Amino acid sequence: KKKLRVGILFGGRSGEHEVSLRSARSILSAIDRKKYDVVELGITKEGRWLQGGQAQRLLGTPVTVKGAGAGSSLVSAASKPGVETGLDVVFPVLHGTFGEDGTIQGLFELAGTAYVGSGVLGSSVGMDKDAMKRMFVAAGLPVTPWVTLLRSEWKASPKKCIKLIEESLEYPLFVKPANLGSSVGISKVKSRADLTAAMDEAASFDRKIVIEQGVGGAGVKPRELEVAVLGNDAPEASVVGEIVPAKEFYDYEAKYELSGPDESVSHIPAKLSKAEAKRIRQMSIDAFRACDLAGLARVDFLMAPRQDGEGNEIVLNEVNTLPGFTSISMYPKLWEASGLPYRQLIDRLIELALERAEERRQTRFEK
Ligand code: G1L
Repeated sequence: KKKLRVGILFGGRSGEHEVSLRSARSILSAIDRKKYDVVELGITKEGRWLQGGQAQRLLGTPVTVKGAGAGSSLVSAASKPGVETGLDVVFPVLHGTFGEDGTIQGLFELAGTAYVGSGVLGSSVGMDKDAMKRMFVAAGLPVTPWVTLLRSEWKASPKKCIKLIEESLEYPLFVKPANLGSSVGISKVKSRADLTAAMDEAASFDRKIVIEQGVGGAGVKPRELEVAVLGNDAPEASVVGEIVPAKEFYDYEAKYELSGPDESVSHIPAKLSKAEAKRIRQMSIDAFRACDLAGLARVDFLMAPRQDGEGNEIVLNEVNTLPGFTSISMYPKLWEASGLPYRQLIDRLIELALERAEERRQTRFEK
């Protein structure tokens, strides 16, 4: 039987290079070499492709570019879908811009190569906190109240923006760039005194700024719950886990487990009532569907005692289409605790990628 050729694509922008390498190393050391021929693939920090000579010919301009070989493998991959890459399936182990925002997924679509994880739409929705919340709301899922403002609106009239924010939301607030790829520029704002600095900071990282009302109100630290979802059209949810961060809010370091086990602690399964756990697992599947995700996603929740009465308020915080993926990261640990070990999780992700590619072949593109 012919082995499947599996590409592991890693690298990317310098700031997140190490995060990518960690997950890639974990996958490379666990993947079953009896079943797969593994091909390691790096990517440039810019993620750009060139094809000057042929593009010029297409335009009817005289060809002036030398070294016409540059980028040719990418172009030929796109021109003969499924043939030129020589890969049966690719793992995109890439962070943020060009990795998890739909860009590289679009390249795989063009190349006709099966790939692990969400498609173009799901990946880009998963990167934009504003788009994500709209999807949640449209699906009737609970989110914390929020306001989205453009950098241009903030720059033009900070006073109006502050008025709008304070009319719609109550402190404490979290101010974030809508783009979740960078995990930077996020501030907790306890009063108006801190709002301007937080807005300026977030506005430096994205043209869209998301201002969220803190869950549970002032002085409340909501619980952070996470579910690992796996599947395509009929996704399944793992047990619920809980992160107890050492720092005040789950920052970039903690998010990708860069800081060592002494910083944040995880509880699997999280201590919850049966009804709460059931509801959270169902919500994670609903969120996965609402954002049109595929393959895998970690779905994150916030939970706090209701301000006006009984029980707990549970809201969706975000989905992460390419979560931390070392063997000790939350996503694999949640599946391990649900009866699916890391190596078999990798097998399942490959299966799902192939199933999705096969499903797509059933779509007609012409009448
Ligand atoms: F193996 C998967 F499912 F394809 C996969 C690939 C990459 C899961 C998770 C990730 N994660 C990353 O690439 C990242 C941790 C560098 C963040 Cl985007």
